[in-house]
Amino acid sequence: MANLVNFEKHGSIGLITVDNPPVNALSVGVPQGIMDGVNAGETDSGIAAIVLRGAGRGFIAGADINEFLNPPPPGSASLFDVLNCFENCKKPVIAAVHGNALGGGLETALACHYRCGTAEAVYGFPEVLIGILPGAQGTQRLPRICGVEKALPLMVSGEFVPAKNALALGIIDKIIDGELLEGALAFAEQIVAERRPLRKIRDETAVAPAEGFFEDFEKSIAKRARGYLAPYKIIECARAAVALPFEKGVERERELFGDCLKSDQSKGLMNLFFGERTCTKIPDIPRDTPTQKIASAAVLGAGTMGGGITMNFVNVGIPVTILEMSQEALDRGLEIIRKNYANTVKKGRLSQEQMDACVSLITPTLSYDDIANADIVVEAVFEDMDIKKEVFRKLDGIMKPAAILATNTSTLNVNEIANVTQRPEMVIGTHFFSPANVMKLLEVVRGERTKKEVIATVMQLGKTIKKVPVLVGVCDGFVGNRMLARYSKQAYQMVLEGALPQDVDKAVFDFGLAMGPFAMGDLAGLDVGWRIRKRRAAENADIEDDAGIDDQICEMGRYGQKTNAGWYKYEPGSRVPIPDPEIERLIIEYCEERQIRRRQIGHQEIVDRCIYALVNEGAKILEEGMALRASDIDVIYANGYGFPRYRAGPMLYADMVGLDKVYDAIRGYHEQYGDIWEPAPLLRHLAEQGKKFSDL
Ligand code: HSC
Ligand code: NAD
Repeated sequence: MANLVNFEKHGSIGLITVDNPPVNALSVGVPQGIMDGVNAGETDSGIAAIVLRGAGRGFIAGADINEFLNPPPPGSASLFDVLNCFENCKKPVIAAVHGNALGGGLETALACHYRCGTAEAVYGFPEVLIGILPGAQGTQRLPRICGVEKALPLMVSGEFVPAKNALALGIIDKIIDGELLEGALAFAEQIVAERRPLRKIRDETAVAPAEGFFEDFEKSIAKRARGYLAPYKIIECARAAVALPFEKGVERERELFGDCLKSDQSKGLMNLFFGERTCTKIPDIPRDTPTQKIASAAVLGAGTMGGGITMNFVNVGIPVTILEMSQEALDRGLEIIRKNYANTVKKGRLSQEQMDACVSLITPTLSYDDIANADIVVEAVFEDMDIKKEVFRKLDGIMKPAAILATNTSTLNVNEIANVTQRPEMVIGTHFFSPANVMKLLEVVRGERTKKEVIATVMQLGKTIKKVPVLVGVCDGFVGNRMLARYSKQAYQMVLEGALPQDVDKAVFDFGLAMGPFAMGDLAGLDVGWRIRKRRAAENADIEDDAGIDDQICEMGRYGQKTNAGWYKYEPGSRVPIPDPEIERLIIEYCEERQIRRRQIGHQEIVDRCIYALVNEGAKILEEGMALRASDIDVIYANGYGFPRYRAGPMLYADMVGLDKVYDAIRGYHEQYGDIWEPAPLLRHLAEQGKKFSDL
């Protein structure tokens, strides 16, 4: 037996231990190892029952996802063989779970005759999150255990079920208090002593749901599952579980699993799964780089971002001292934080006690003396270089030497900020996204002098505060916003050429983004960019002062949702954008005045130009080393910009379209529109060599 799985005897109980770190995935060799263990137990007359457990941090986290992307050569034993082997075993097989029993891991447990686990164990079918479905009979067994009405939401959300709930649902038979092995062996002995039957879930019937259940369920997920394939395939499996005998249901499940597995969506989601883990690995900063303990934080500025950043820290128990310029600004900021928490309490996602605990960790102050001992300070004051420099000089003067000095700037040069201090090696960018307490993305900006230990600490801190941290370099807009500028420019350009904002937004929305660029502008506030453009124009005489349509919209007092009008109009209190004939008129007049001949622009052209603009800039960013890998860019877009997760991100999307095609299109745009479409040399190079970004 391979040492991925071990078998040993504990009195009359045979113990199979899966030992495939880090998560005991069911990689090649593991199924065979488990079957060898069952065989050893079954043929040994001194063994009365078999217990299956995982070594290390958990039971079994599922199939090895790598093997879906790069299938191993056929021939080795599969998970299906294991399931049959358990069910045909003449002696009781009992799963003993700690940590996670997920996906194929839970399916393995469900094919055992009995299941027990620790009070901390969690159970779930997260396959949907990687674009597939529980394809080893899970969709047929779970509804037979807890009824399809309870099983379906679990499979479609991928939610992790804590032990107590799993017991209530019948997923497990017993919670073991105390040491798992001892408890599981005793449970196995009890099953033998009581001569309990060898329960086979396959022989049971899935209780039919109430009439209309499937239709209502489908409606209930319509918004969240828009564009996704797997949730709907799971619904089909659940229908099969109630309509068909087990074997037929399993056949249907296999077919639907195949549909998911061969789709681009599962490839996108699986790549993103690995991308979100790879992004914390930095080639020149090894895993064992020492990190600093962050036990306290300070936040400067209690505005839109400062408030959200503060919530991130206190949510995980890190106390924050928040500093403002005036008592009034401080009170206003804290009031917004309280309101945000109160809303979450109202929605039932947080208890009043949890809210009180979080708020009690915030100490407001107007004095720098009160923050001097914080382990990290995150500056989120106005976006103005002079102000930032002044603030960093002050921080340099008062913060303890080991403190990390972070700036949340979105456009300013982190090196320039760092260089006003005597300790630029301690300065780093932490670019949060708005709303900072909600958005998962954190761009960690590496300054040219930032110390490795500081980077390692902030990357780790990002994970602690439940963000997805991605390391980026210092450049205008860093990675996400720098690419977004190209995308927005195309969107605007197409409005000048003939499309209307709603046409562009619809094409992009149908492609899968959470919203189109114009709706997004209205949400973020059009005045922000307008003020920046005006400031830049005032500072720089070279910038032509022909106000664009976006400027004219702002001059009309239309700043977006906050004024109930922007590119769209809004009913008071509503966030639903309504196309506005006034804007259409404005666009047409604008074009007429400049003798721009408008034309019909199709959806595909809109999507291509918006997305390829991201891709081309992404390629330049990669070439300059501002992002470490293409998958990091995808992680940024999936977590910060509402890019559809099932496409992973713009770079993998381009890989899937084929870089030769993308490059040809960009070359064509370059000829037609000029330098803005200058193809990235890296893109050209890869396209000519028939390679992909993911080959880099
Ligand atoms: C499945 O099970 C399909 C079944 O229905 C069977 C279908 C039948 C097939 C039929 C074929 C014809 N595989 O997240 P972490 C790695 S699908 C490979 O940082 P945590 C991960 O990449 C699977 N690798 O740790 C990372 O590697 P690194 C269903 C996996 O403590 C390391 O482990 N199961 C892996 O924060 C640590 O991961 C899931 O989707 C896997 N399954 O969280 C579970 N799982 O160190 C996915 C992890 O090199 N996993 N790795 O970066 C998770 O949700 C989380 O990893 C855990 C641990 C909650 C397990
Ligand atoms: P904001 O205007 O809402 O808040 C800034 C706060 O800083 C104000 O409350 C102000 O009173 C306070 N402040 C100003 N100078 C100060 C000083 N010297 N000391 C202490 N407090 C001071 O601005 P915001 O939107 O929260 O942006 C803050 C920073 O975050 C900026 O650098 C911005 O570019 C960046 N950022 C903003 C967003 C966004 O979407 N709003 C996204 C990412 C990054």
